[in-house]
Amino acid sequence: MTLFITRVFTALTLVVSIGSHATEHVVRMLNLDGDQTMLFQPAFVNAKVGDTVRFEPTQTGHYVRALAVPDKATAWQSELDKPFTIKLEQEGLYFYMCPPHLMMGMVGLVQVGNAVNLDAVRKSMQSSKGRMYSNSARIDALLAQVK
Ligand SMILES: [Cu+2]
Repeated sequence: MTLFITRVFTALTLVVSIGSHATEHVVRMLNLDGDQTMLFQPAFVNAKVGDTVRFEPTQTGHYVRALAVPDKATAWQSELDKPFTIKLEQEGLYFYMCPPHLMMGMVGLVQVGNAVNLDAVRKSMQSSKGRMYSNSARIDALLAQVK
């Protein structure tokens, strides 16, 4: 009986500890931050499988669409000016943009574990870079943060 109780307790502790180790990352959508315009802040997030990312419409006129995600993950799109949360269930890179402001370089990147889909994401990022009129250096800055 004591052994049984110990096992149940161990199982419960495991569930609680998994839950408490997931992190919620908050990414704000902004028109202006210092000398930067039309941006996700932070634009790069390093996360673990099971974490969530909440996109916060701190200023208006923005939403978020995934352009390249790991093979088994589902691409997402949020609604204009609405908070939006994604759960990161697959390892890899998630590249996303704000559609109305892609041409101004409003893009972001989430890394979950290893960058297993780096080649595909790099292609998508280079293609997006070609559509930007300003801030295209943000693409290189994001790629430089991939570990
Ligand atoms: Cu925007």
